This record gives sequence, structure tokens and C-alpha cells, in this order.
Amino acid sequence: MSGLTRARKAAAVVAATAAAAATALISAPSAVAAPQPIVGGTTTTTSAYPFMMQITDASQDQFCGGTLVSPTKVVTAAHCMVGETTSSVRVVGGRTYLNGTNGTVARVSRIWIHPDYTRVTRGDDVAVLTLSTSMPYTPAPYVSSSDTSVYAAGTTTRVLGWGTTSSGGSSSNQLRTATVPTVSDASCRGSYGSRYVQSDMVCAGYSSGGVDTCQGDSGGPLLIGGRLAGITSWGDGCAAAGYPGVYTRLTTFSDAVTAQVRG
Ligand code: 4AZ
Repeated sequence: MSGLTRARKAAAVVAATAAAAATALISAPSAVAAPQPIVGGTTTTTSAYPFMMQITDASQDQFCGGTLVSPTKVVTAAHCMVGETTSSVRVVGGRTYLNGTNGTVARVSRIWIHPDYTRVTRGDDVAVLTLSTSMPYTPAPYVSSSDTSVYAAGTTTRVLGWGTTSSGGSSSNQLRTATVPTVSDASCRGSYGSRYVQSDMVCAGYSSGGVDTCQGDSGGPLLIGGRLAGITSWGDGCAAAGYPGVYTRLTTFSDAVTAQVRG
């Protein structure tokens, strides 16, 4: 596997095969924001978001994000863990910069991947890592299975990561964050057709694009009201008009996650 592929788990970017057809259904933006990092976000720190974890290889090169939900449990994307083993992965907390050496590095004693996971466009994109040692950071609360109303269209969400700052671009050395509104199921279905599995996914982004997660942000949190409500999963490119980011709908999986957190 090439270094680039390994470094970013790039498989989540799905080719925009039907881009021209679907774009015709989206109203033209009055102004298009210049693409900026997460894409379109601002820099932040792990002090501001202490539950924000880097998922790295054994050399501490980040390839995905994760969210600390208890001292020894981290929620991430299943697609981030494909081909990984407890020996190949590390979780790094308290490290704002990719080139930092500070914070806390934990080894992983168990990797749970949703048993039905096959590919990002079929859903079930959730995994839970059990750490061998505790993280000295405050975990994030996460949604319960009954909290389905949090995804009401237009709700403000916050995303975080070290991913690329444009489609096919470079990762951000510093942690970044952005806010994006949730998108209705009907609209997201209009963008992605049958690849949008509404029981397992939720979309977020502006109809005009410009702000989004991108390669390397996968596995990281989508927060609603300060609670973990989604996991960065996939999309056609990044920040393109009419193609919002797609996130794991965590209410569907919160009971399964809780079983792993307690186990
Ligand atoms: C990725 O590969 C990825 N624009 C994350 C988010 C999106 C696409 C790809 C959504 O990590």
C-alpha cells in the first residue's frame, strides 16, 4: 500500500460519477466560498476539544480521527480500521499538531468493527477501540438511540479533524474545526441516490459547498449540542456544491457502541 493511501485511508472518497446530472438539481450558489482548511474551517486545539484523538500507525502518523467516549474507549469509523490490527494502531490524545510529540499515546487491546460493515456506501461505518491504557482527557458524551430529533434538517453541527484542506490536497498540521448544517434525508438522497442509507447515515453541509470534512478527517466526530452524534464517513469529493459530507448516524448505533464501551 502506498504511503499516501496508508496515510489517509483515502478509500472513503467516492468518485463523482453522476456529478453532472445531480448538479442540475441544485440551485446555483449566490457566492462560492474559497476552499480553506478542514475545508472552510478554522484552527483549534485539543485543549478546546480534549476528546479529539488522532488515530495513527505505529510510527504515530495520523490517518484518521476518533472520539474518546470513556477513558479507554474510542469511537471511530469502521473503514478506518480495515486491515488494521491491535499491533498496527495507536491512539494519540492531547496533540494539536500532527508534527507534535506531546500528549498521550495509547496502544490498542481490542478493535471492534461493526459486524455488518462492508463498504462506506452501505452503512454500518462504526468501530470502537479499547485502549490498553487510560487517556487523561475528558470524554465526549454521545447520543442515545432515542435522540433521533437531533438530526432535524438545518441543525448546526461541528466537525473536527486534521484532514486535507481541499480535495486531493494536503493534511492540516494543526487540528481544524468547522460548523455545517444537517441536510434533510430527501436532499441527501437526491445527491447520492441509493448510496445514501438513511437509517445509517446523515448528511451535513451547505448547498453551495465550501465547508466540509475531507480525506483524513474520517473517523472523527460530528458534534451536535456538544454531544457526539456522527462519525465522518464519506462523500463525493470535498466541499463541492450539491455533495454534502456523509456521516454515520450514531443514534442507530449508540446501543451497540454502549455495549462495547461497557464490555
Ligand atoms: C475521507 O476520506 C473523507 N467530504 C472524509 C470526508 C469526506 C470525504 C472523504 C466528505 O476521510
